[in-house]
Amino acid sequence: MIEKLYDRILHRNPGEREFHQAVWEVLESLGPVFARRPELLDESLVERLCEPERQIIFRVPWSDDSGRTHVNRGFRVEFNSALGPYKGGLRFHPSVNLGIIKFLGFEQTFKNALTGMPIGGGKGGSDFDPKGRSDAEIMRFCQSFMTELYRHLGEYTDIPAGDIGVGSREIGYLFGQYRRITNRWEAGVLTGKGVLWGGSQARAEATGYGLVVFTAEMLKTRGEDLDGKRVVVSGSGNVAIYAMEKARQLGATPIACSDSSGYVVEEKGIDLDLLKQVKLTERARLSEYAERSGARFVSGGRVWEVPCEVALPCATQNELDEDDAVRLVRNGVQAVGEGANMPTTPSGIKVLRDADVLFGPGKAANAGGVATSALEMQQNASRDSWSFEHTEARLTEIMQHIHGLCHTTAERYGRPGDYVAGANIAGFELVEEAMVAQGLI
Ligand code: NDP
Ligand code: 2IT
Repeated sequence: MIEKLYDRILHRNPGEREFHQAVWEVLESLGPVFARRPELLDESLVERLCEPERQIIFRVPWSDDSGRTHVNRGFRVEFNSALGPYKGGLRFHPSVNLGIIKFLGFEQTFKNALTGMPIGGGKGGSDFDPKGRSDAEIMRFCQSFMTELYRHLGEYTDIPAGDIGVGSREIGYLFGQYRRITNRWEAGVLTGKGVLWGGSQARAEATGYGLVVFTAEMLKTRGEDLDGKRVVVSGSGNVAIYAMEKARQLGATPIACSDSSGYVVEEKGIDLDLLKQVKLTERARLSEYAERSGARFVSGGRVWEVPCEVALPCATQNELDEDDAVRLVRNGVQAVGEGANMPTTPSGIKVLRDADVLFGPGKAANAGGVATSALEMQQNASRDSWSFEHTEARLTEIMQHIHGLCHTTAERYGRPGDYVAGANIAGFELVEEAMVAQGLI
């Protein structure tokens, strides 16, 4: 039955490889749910869940500093609003296409449900490549992007945020253009804003911090903690940097991280102040960090070659494959927590599961970012702003709640310790209940 459903989805969405993968990963977990509640199949819930409520594709023309014009493609996929307005990030990366945005929006729907906050799922972005572009070019691109997107947004409709290639600089330019076009100071229309103008404390840190809290909770189920453990992280952007920071606060040593050109290893621990300076302030390459810190830079290699107890993929989809998983297991990895969305391939997950490695899937483990976005929306709605400590305490509680929910749901369905099943089933049950209650729409 599930295979047939999946086949239909494959044929309706040809060529969308990442979307197929994300759908299959969820469907595969739902067998025991349908066995107990076959009526869900009659209500075409899966078909409805896999069909975005709305898909917007638009032209984004802009001119570079030399006056040459460019045309990119913009996307916003409003996936599911059963639990709240569409919520999810924007990705600016040359690899972006509709299938990637759909996979991300689909994942986001379940992730957002797991947070327990009133947010539906959406995702957007563009195939624009920000690398090497000046501030002025980034601004013009963001203004052009928002000139179309604004009509689809609103604090009760759709609230974008950041993702790969979109951080506080881009959110600033997008917010400025939204405000200019609408003549409304509508803080709740974007999250990840600067704290001075409606942003939340701890939003920048939230995804990485939350990931490490989730990973620590997984370790706790085996009587372990992070103290003294070596942590290897992929990526060196927003999620990776703050994951390393929280890991260090909890007594672990982050010893390696990467970007798309290679990785650095530093057994004494990555110098996070220098890394922030190089990656976040100067927007330079990781090799530059290595030159200044004296760390070893491995050009083009796989960061998963570096032996560690905890591995945190924080870059992009399908970046940890079967061979990487085999290598990690051979080197004694105890826990893998996904900071990125769908970074581990299905065969990679199987290797980790067979070796009994703790595995936290992205839709649960990286939900701290969007959960703190929902906290930002709460602050905006009440025109309030909370302290860093208060916001971080809320984030920690939410991550512990998500961990508990995934853990108990997996047990309830006879899959103890299987966080993939736990996250998929718990997320599905929440969205499904709201959809059924609201009728056939
Ligand atoms: P950033 O743009 O800040 O950083 C991305 C990092 O990943 C960079 O180091 C980048 O290297 C690397 N990277 C990106 N694409 C590729 C690629 N195709 N191959 C190799 N390396 C790549 O993004 P974020 O840190 O915000 O996002 C990282 C991941 O976390 C994404 O999967 C995102 O979906 C996910 N995520 C983000 C959240 C957030 O709040 N920001 C929330 C939840 C999940 P380079 O600079 O060389 O391209
Ligand atoms: O993948 C994600 O959860 C994000 N990029 C964050 C989304 C958000 O709305 O904060």
